[in-house]
Amino acid sequence: MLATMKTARLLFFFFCFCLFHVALSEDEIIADRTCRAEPGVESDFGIHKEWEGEFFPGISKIKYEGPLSKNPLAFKWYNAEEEILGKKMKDWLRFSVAFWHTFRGSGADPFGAPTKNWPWEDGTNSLAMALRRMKANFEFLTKLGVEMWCFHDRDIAPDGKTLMESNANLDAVVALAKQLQEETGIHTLWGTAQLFMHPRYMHGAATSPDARVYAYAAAQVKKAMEVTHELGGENFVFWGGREGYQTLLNTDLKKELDHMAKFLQAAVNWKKTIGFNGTLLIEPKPQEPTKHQYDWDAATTMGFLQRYGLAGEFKLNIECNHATLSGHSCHHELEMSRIYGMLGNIDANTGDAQTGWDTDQFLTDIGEATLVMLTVIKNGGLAPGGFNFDAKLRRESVDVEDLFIGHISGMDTLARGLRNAAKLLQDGKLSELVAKRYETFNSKLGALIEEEEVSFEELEKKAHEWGEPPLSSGKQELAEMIFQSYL
Ligand SMILES: [Mn+2]
Repeated sequence: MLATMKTARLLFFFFCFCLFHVALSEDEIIADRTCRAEPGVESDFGIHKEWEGEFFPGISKIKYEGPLSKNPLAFKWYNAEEEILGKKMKDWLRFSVAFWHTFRGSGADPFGAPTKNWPWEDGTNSLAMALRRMKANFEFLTKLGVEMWCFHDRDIAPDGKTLMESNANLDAVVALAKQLQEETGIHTLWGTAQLFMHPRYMHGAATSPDARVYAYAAAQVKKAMEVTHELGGENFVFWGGREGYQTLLNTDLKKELDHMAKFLQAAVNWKKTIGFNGTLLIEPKPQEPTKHQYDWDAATTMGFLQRYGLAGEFKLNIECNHATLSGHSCHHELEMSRIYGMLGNIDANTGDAQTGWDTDQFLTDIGEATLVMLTVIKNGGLAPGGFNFDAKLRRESVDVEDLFIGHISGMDTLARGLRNAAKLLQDGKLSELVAKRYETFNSKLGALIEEEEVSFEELEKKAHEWGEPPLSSGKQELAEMIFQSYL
């Protein structure tokens, strides 16, 4: 009874929501597009009309206009062909648009209904809608001047009633995407399997206690890897959204970690079987949606890969907002990955200092972007990885142009970070400061410590000989002053 009342209230809310939008709209045919259904459910309002003309009329190709421009639809700092430290900006930055946020982000949150009413949407999660949406994606990429995109299998194509039907849906959308890639020269940075939204994955995918779910997840990754290969993808990502636990009281921790390693090993084997040469990437995140996610942070993930003999087969995809959730800075996670040769890709976004969850915002902090680019330059770039905009508009941003403005702002912020970081490294003052802190290791004994083995007995002898070491300044304030002077 209670359930029936709840359903009736929800239906009433949904009805009001639709009416509200129809009443506000000037476009007579918009009613069939504004009342959207939950993913996977066909809406009664859905009327498939072939889309004619442009998806983004009135927005032309975004151009570089320089720092003095006040045009929100122009780049002020990102000049794709300009060379910085001997490499084009577009090659340092290798930007990619995330299909899921940009084309499937509805603005819904746990407290409220979707807010986005993109004109090309018809309110359904049909295959026809998926194909139309893919065309919008390529027009968006072309106009934005971004040459790569990333996707989840279930975001680009609807779930079918069976695995076979889901695979057929995916094949249909991938065929269109491949054709659009050939027409535009745009290509796939990476693909991934969505193993967290469907109820079957509520206990995890590779770490589910149910072997049938483990098998289903494997089948889904197998197919997602095949279509990523088909699209010429340069990488394949694993984000274990539900690979963790809610309580250790019902969890066999060792079994789950062992299963996850077996799953990843099978993925490595399949990659080799199909001749896919892309990099396999793991994306750490400490929690959300699970209380504890196994890929907590870069160090934990690298330790896990090392323990199970998988370190040579994977690199990391570092997401800035995940870094801060794990109690680190993005710079820390990037540097940890870089020093061990494991930095593969960056999910370019940022969180909010006042919220404790993953807000996936476009990066706008120039200081943070400069730190990120310091690591990227030291890494010699990210290729075959790149900067994927795992960032979404705020719920309240509902204009089509906001999609462009968000990305332009994120691209300009990183471009500015690149310019700053290049000057900072060329100037060399900060590197000098760091080198000076460690200069005693350039002594005969220092070199022996680093390169040979020096016993405690020998070190003890030296300690007596040298006496109390003098205190030397860490120069943190000077380091900060130097850094700030480049922003
Ligand atoms: Mn995130």
